[in-house]
Amino acid sequence: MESKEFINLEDRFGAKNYKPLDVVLSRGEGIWVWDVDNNKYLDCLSAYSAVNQGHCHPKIYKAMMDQAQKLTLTSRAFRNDQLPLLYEQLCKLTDSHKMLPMNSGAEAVETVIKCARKWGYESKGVADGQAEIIVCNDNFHGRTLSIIGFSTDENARQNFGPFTPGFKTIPFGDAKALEQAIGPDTVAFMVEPVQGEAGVIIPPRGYLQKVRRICTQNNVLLILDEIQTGLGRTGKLLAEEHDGIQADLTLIGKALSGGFYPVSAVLSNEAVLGLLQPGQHGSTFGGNPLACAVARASLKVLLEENMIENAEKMGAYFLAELKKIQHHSIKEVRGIGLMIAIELEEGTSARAICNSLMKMGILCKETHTCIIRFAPPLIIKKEDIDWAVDQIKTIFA
Ligand code: IF1
Repeated sequence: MESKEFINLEDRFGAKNYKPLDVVLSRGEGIWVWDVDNNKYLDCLSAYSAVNQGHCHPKIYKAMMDQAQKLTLTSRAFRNDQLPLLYEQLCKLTDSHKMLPMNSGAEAVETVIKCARKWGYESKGVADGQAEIIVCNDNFHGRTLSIIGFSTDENARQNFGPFTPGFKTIPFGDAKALEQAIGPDTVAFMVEPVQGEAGVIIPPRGYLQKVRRICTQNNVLLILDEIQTGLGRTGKLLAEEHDGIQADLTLIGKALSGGFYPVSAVLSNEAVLGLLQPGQHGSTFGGNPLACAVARASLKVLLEENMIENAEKMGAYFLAELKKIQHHSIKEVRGIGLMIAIELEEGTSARAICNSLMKMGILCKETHTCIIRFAPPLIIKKEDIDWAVDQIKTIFA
């Protein structure tokens, strides 16, 4: 079948909750993907940082196949031989004491909201039903009802109400605003270290350090949503390392499975996760042996193949090269590690540039109307960046 036949089928039978580029992919390997007409593209989105290890990584594939032939799902009514190993590996890697496995990022976010509220009532002594969680303007934490209830993106909220109460929004990057917003019922502050969907918004230097101190001083849990920034994307295992701090609860997902399987996790400690009693939280697939085997292999290759160091080095190089491009429509080029964005002047269509880049063999995605994000797999090499920069220069020329 040709691309247009696949697209017609989508149009006929699919809900229109996305507006994808008209490229129908059928194969991926490393940083490259191919469409059904055998055109080759450099993937500069990495499935929004779920494919940090590169497409179809052979070692993750093997781990998945080996486990899939043995045992895929037991439910948590019984134990399995993969989850304890993931617990140990992930907790040691992130200096966490306890972990709770889930499936999608949004489920991890919903889990952390429940845990923070429970901690508020049982440890902080907040009156029942009064717990408040502070989040930032322009946040993106997922698509479930509670989460979109505290989104500031009208398009994400419109006609989905009524929403879950108990959330307050403050400007991103403003530690003072956090200090002023905290009240006696505040149980947590949840924030992305770098706002991804908002367009790679990097907070002022030292923001997370200030936020960490304010949360500690006010007995408020600091929750970092590292579902997109985590696992090497910003050039560190966790983005919190850039500020040398530790969150009370850290969320990871996406690349935790190298793009093979939905796996997410809440990383924390006994003080918070220890409050959960049997029967108070869970999910059918959470912590299943197949997910855990895939996650263990994904973490292993991320470290063994020095992908995090590569992201730091290649990210700095990619950013420097992009900053050299002179064009009146470029408002700002910004990034941290391999989480990079070109912000265009108002009135310039990022979508049009993404379509032109697609014709040059580069796949990337616009966010909002005038921001293009570049987030290739962390394994990208200098010569591939040079090639990509040449194509991008051609477009702007
Ligand atoms: C889509 C956006 C990115 C996330 C952070 C939680 C989640 C995400 C920081 C929820 C998920 C995905 C969702 C995906 C596209 C992508 C996205 F454009 F939607 F906003 F990355 F920026 N926290 N982000 O980035 O994780 O439940 O999706 O596993 O198409 O909705 P999820």
